[in-house]
Amino acid sequence: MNKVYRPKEIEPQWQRYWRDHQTFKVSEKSERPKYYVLEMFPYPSGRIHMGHVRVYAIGDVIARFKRMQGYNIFHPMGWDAFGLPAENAAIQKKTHPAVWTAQNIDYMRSQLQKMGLSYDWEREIATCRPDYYRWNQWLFLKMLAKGLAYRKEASVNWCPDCVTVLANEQVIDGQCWRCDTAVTQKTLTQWFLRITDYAEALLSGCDRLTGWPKRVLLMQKNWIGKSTGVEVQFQRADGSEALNIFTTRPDTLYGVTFMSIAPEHPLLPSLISDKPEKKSVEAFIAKVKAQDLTLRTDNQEKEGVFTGAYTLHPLTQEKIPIWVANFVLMEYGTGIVMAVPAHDQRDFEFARKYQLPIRLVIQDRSESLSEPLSAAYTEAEGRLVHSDQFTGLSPKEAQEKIAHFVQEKNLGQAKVHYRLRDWGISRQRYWGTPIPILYCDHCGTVPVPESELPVTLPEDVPFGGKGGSPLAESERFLNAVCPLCQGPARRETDTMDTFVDSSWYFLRYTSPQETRAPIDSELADGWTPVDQYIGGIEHAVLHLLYARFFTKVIHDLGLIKVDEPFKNLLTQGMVIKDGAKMSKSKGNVVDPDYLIEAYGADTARLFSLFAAPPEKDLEWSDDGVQGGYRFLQRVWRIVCDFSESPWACPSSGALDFSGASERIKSLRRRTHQTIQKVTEDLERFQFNTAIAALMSFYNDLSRDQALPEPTKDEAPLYAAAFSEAIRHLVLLLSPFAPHLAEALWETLGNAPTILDVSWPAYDPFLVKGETVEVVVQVNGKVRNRFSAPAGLEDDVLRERALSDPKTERWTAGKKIKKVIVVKGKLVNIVL
Ligand code: ANZ
Ligand code: ZN
Repeated sequence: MNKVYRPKEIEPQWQRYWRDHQTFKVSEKSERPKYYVLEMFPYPSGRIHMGHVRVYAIGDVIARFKRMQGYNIFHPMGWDAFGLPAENAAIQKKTHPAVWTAQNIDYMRSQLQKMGLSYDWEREIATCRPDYYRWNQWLFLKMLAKGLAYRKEASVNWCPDCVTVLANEQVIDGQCWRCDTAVTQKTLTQWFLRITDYAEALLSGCDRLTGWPKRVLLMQKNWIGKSTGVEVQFQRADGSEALNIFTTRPDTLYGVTFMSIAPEHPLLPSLISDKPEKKSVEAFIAKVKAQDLTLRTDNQEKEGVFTGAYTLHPLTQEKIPIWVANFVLMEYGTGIVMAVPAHDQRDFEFARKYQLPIRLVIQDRSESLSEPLSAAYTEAEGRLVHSDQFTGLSPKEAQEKIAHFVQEKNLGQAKVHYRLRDWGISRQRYWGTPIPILYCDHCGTVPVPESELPVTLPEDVPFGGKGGSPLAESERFLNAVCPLCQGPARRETDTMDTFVDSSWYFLRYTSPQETRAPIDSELADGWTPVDQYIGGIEHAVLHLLYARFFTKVIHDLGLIKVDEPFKNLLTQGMVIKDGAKMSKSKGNVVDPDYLIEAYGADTARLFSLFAAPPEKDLEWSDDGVQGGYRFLQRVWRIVCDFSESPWACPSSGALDFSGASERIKSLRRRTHQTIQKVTEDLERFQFNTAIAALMSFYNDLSRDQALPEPTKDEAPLYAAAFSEAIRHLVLLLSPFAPHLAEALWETLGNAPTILDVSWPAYDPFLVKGETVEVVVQVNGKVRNRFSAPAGLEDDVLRERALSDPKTERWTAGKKIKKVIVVKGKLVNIVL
């Protein structure tokens, strides 16, 4: 055996072995319990980066570990293949997005294969292929039929640089999530998915996701943003249509001093039509429209203008001025707010700025609040003042009583509102799923019949980068026949948000060739839910919420049994270098190709798992990589040396170690302690400490080797104990460094593959290590002492005590009445 560790030789060799023997082929016929492990699939940008190495190494270790533990593993991989970069590449490099994407997929697949990842590549999917995206279209039509897809004109987030619409989830601090350009607003007719219908289900479902990080669940809950309150009617002072407001604080109703209405509110034009303020209001509306939606909710300067119109307070009939305000959103509640400056900070700032009255209606406990206030008193503690018959109540009581009163007088009703908005999926893009809709002058909006799916992307589209929907420039695509009247019709030219693609791909893996439906329900039911999902925290709301939504919809369509896709979720940290996230723009990327070329895939895997716990950021370190490489070299050497030494022996099975020397006992103790540690760490995904335990185990073994040769008497037990240690070193290391482990496993005289070996179990007695002295009393007198491993069961101790020859001397021929065992200490025999 070659004593020099040569990853470049062994890695391709074992990858070939796994491929030729279909080692990772998924089987539906296994008796073993299923385990679905999945990493978020990559966008085929061209090359994998260290973040990919990290997440796929994590998934692979889990897959291999669970497999050795006896599970039937489902571990697929595919490509999130639609998206903007392909189109940008088409504009810049004049290659078609399909060609560019296919090339990238081929290259990245070869990179992943070089990492030795245990995927069944026959399950591979790419979302840009018509056999995948036709089912996006199919699902869209099903949703349309159920009223879950609809078209409306809406003010949307618009990225002028990407020339496309962005979902709220894709706007981060007022900027485009892709290119960081400031987002503006635009009014467009768009297709929406009614995710809000599932707001309550998505919210309550969070409580069942006990295998998800708390942080992610909290982010989802906040995003859904449920609030319970009351809608109250305010009559217009001029007797025309009433205005509805939504408030979560009906207890402050007597503190209303003005109203705030959203600039986009459809009733606003009627409020100002005959007012001298019309001009200034219109100027203000125009100004707000240029700002983006998300910024308006954040800490922006509060601004507004008076409309000239008034409402009447529903309980006091007082005249209340109506203002337009930039912080009131059309999309939330009713788009109109009853302003209570004394108890709402935004209203307070607004009132201060425009010198509107501030009326205190809740007095804090110590009655220390006095006007003028220096800030809004927003607590719901204390008691009501200046509130007619509700005066003196606590805010909590008043919330209920006033809500009740308002409902009784028919002035309002209880309402639940969600911050979650419907999901706008129309994108003015080429490289996405065409929305399967036709527009006919006679018949209006007509869904493409199911039998005509997929609506495929045309090839003859110019990529000028001028914006607008590229599909509109293909005559062949645009012009179609209306399936209802056979007259001419135009196709919808927008494509779907690519987040649609990733919302159900984990189901498609279970039956990627299925041609009659998006999935084969029986197969999908057999594998779902995903037992362990792994991916970046940046998807905490976007992808993970959409995937839950789609799963619920597909469940309600009767296609799958589960209604939550991911049982357990692990969110891994970023890979950083010199304190910043590795990224091309920062110029601090380390190319995995280089790493694999220089050190091998096993080192790349080991380093990315060893350098930090999975949820934490991983700081790149050259020393760390070299340390990992040296460790693997040493393991290689010790195993090779050992296999040629006289100590190599196949099994430690039937030997009796009770009389073994301390050196041998300690060897065995270390072996079993390491099995326990690595197993427990792997169960908790503490890969870094598991690897650390293996490193320290290696150190103990090499220290032992430096000791004098064992004596002749010791030799057989020593050989058995050291063989046991070496064998387990290789087994325990195998999920992390699978190529090296397979090669060494063979070196030790075993047939491949190591993956077919059961994950080792440890002997709890050996782990405990220490021995204790047990005292044996006969009729209250100490008659014997013996030493035993700590932690023995009472029964075992009792048997030992009774069968010991020294005890038997005292008990022989007598009748034993009772035996009392004091755990790990004393056996009292009563005759
Ligand atoms: C009066 C009031 C008094 C309010 C008070 C709060 C405190 P959450 O809890 O987040 O759901 N609001 C309602 N619709 C709005 C809109 N379209 N744009 C901006 N703000 C809006 O927030 C509910 C509260 O947000 C509502 O309760 C309303 O202000 C405001 F001491 O009504 B409140
Ligand atoms: Zn028609």
